[in-house]
Amino acid sequence: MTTRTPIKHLAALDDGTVTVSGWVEKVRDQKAVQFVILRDESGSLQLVAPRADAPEALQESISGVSLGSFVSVTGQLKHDERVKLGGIEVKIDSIEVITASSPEAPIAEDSGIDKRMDWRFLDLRRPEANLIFRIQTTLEHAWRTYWVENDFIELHTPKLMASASESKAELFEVGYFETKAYLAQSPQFFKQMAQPAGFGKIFEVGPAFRADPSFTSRHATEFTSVDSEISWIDSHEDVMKLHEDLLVAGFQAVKDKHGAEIEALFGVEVTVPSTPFPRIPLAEAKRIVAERGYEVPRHDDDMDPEGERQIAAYVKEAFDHEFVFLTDYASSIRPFYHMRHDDDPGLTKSYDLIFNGVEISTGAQREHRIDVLVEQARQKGLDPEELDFYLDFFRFGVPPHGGFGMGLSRVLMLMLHQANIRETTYLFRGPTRLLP
Ligand code: AMO
Repeated sequence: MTTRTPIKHLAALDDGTVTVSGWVEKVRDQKAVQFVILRDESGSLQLVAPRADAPEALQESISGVSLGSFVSVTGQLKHDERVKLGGIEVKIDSIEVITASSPEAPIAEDSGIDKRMDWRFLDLRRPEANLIFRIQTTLEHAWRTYWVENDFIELHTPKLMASASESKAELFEVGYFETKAYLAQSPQFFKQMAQPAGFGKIFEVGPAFRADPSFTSRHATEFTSVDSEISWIDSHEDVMKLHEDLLVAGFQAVKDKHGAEIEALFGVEVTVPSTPFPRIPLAEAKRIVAERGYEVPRHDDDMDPEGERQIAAYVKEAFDHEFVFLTDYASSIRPFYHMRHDDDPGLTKSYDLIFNGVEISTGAQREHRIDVLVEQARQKGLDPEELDFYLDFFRFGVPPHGGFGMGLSRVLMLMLHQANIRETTYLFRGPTRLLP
């Protein structure tokens, strides 16, 4: 392997010979000196070649290198406070172009988002994009650490299924030998299966698919779903407690590791949320929103996007909090597997979690009593026979349980105040995007 020093490690070295490798971000061919800005995965660096010392051939290689090319440079590291870029520079002894870039870059700083997605591998060279995926790594690592330290079991459930898991709308059908299969919309059924399996507490981070034809800033046809499910809960309150502890652990880790850089690149201060997060029953949330002058449309028992923004604004003003659990959704708009309140079967023991005005998650206590579950499926117009494999999970003993599913890219989008889920998804998939 080439012995190169990542750019961010240079500052700690003494002046002397170093080799650095990365891509060429800028070349400034001046009369007396040539400057190159080199970037690698860890940072950027100014390279210099004073014409007085540099051999002709070296000067030509520098002025001939196309922007974007990957190069290796050996030269003399020098600490110099006057250099704006990190107080160091490297005087070039030799430059080797490893792979030259085509000279016409297909995207520029002002390219629109679709164009940038066409050339995502070049778009990802931006330091902001690089930071997003380092933050994602830290966030997932912190969550995983929390789960592992608290004795959760990690699952990888199948993404090829014989039936829908959420709704028959938004379902991708694929040919499957003599028959057909569906892409999993959620690990819902199989994460619940871990409860009669006696696993107690589980988690999964994996793909989920929705044949959603809409072009919004928050929907994708494939997304990474973060799921957790636990046994022996008394109500959805226990799920919310897990959920908020997990988010605190993740946000604390991100703030500790990347807080300063997030502020510098995105102008955003990461706030570690205080617990408990505010909890507001949906009916009350609608009243609050109406008092603020916005009536959630009547046909919509759910909160609509404007309602979500309004309730978030209220929570920010009243509690100085970025998160809010909206609880107790009507049974009519929740899946059959949500447990209903004993004293009010019109309401479910469920919640949506809103972060900075957008839904990032749904959670609930699940109905584990087989007779009630079958009845609820029937009421929703589902054929219990088609769901028999799932209903079997509840016929041989099962503890009370509940959990949640949360969209990873949505959390990042809202944490970093990004306008679009495409920015926080490595490779976005939408109704008209299957490439690259
Ligand atoms: P739900 O359908 O609300 O619940 O999805 C949970 C979370 O997943 C994310 N999400 C999406 N992200 C991007 N694009 C999409 N098309 C998309 N659809 C959903 C959102 C959403 O809040 N099985 C239940 C969860 C549970 O009860 O455990 C479920 O899937 O962040």
